[in-house]
Amino acid sequence: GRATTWVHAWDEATGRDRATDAFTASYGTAPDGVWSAPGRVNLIGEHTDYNGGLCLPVPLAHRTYAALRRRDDDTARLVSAWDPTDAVTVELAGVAPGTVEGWTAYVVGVAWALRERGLAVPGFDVAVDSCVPVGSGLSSSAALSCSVALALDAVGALAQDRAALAADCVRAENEIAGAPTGGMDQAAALRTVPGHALLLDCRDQSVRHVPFDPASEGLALLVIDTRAEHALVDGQYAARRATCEEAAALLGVPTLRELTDSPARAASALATLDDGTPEGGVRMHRVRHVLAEITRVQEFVALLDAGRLRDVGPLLDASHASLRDDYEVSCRELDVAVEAARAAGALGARMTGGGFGGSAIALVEAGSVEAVADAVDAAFRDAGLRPPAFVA
Ligand code: GAF
Repeated sequence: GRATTWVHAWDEATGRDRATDAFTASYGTAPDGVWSAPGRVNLIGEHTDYNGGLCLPVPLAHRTYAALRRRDDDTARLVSAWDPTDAVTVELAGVAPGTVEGWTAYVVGVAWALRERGLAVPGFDVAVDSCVPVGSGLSSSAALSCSVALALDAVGALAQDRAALAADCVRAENEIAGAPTGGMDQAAALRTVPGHALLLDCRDQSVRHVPFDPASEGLALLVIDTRAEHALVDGQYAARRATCEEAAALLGVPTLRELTDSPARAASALATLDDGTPEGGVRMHRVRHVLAEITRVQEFVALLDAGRLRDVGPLLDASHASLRDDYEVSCRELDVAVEAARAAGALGARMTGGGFGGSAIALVEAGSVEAVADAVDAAFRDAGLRPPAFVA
């Protein structure tokens, strides 16, 4: 068969050197330092964050590196190693919603959000480089904004804690980049620790670090980038969020999370939404996913706490089915990936991240990583899909 494609993480020295070299090549001087933040996969708890729910991301070894130097004026200059000729200059005082586009919005948006809180952010030159695959649902955007947030916090001596910086990065993404995302990715980039999953409670942004070490149980987490490109992604994401907010308003609760207090309350909410109209039916299905998914996070964490990682497979499978059938955010490539992984012996598999393309995860025996990857690759070929990549 064809050889599978693996996207490996850089070691930290490589990332720092690459960002430093890009900085020096563009600006002819050394940066004040290099700061970094990781991409993530979410183990379970999808499309729950903007509903005040629970999610459980783990950091990738893949990180974005920002080499940055403070300036004495109000200008920001930006360059990325993947497009080194395209340096961008932005006057920070002019940054506001609708003024910046593309990846630069994730950089200057952070400076804007910090300033909105009254913090004295200096002008800066920055060069970024990354081994987080872009556009793969692995949170390359948050890795970028969060690496810059750490850099600005340091050079501006702002002394902000990571929860506050994560909130600034969410504002940057929502208001300057224009993506109505929920906050999981920024928390994953700033608040995770190696060897642990981050149990994030999006009601109050509280976290618990839950030990997660598949290798110690003879297992591995295979990350499959389907490389599927889908149109209308932003519109679909925003539509899902709007439907959830509409349902919460109809039910008179601030967020759908409130409905998870008891199974009876959840059941009666679903019955109320399902009013016999097509729109009511859609709302019921969307909310049913969110409520069940929050419960699955609790069950998943209970299994981790009990040292029973081997038993989480059915929860992964149920999450995927719910995202595919009730929330309708999967796609053919994601379905092919999880089905092929399971058929090749994965204990469980699911799409991860927002959906409509992007990546899937599969929990596999450590000794069968290559075999499962080969099987997924072959299934893509048989389905006439372009080859996936494996992120390790
Ligand atoms: C994307 C968003 F950015 C997150 O906030 C989250 O909603 C996720 O999709 C779905 O769980 O990654």
